[in-house]
Amino acid sequence: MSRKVAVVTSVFVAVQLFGATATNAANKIINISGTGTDAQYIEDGKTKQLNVVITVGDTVIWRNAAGNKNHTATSDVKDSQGQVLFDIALNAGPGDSGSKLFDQAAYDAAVAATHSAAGGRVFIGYYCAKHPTLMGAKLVLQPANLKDPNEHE
Ligand SMILES: [Cu+2]
Repeated sequence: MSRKVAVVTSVFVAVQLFGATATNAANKIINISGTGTDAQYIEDGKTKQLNVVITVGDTVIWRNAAGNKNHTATSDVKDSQGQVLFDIALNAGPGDSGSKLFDQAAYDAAVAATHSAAGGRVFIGYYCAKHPTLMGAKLVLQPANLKDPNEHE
């Protein structure tokens, strides 16, 4: 292979890798189901409330699926400024939604707020500020290099 071809090929591979990184960011939808004390935060496509694994760069969308009451998705930990990591208002609807991008800054804030080890997975709890007995399972926020290669998006 000539040097010129090798350089062109390297640039092409780099562009492909960059493009793949940019498009791997996923949206994860979590529905608030139920109309009373049975309400739960359930990942779209699942049948029960489970931890939701997300990778840095992903966006979580909470959706008031039942829609009979106003709800929130409010983190149960606060950052170094005393602010909750997220506080998503979900009005009665149904279908009202709100989202949070878990970028690197959000990951760093979550590591600090939960006193987790930097570079590892961070477990973030959340609940409904209007109905404190309505608690989500954990968000499991993982750096991209810890992503499970078997996970299907
Ligand atoms: Cu609520």
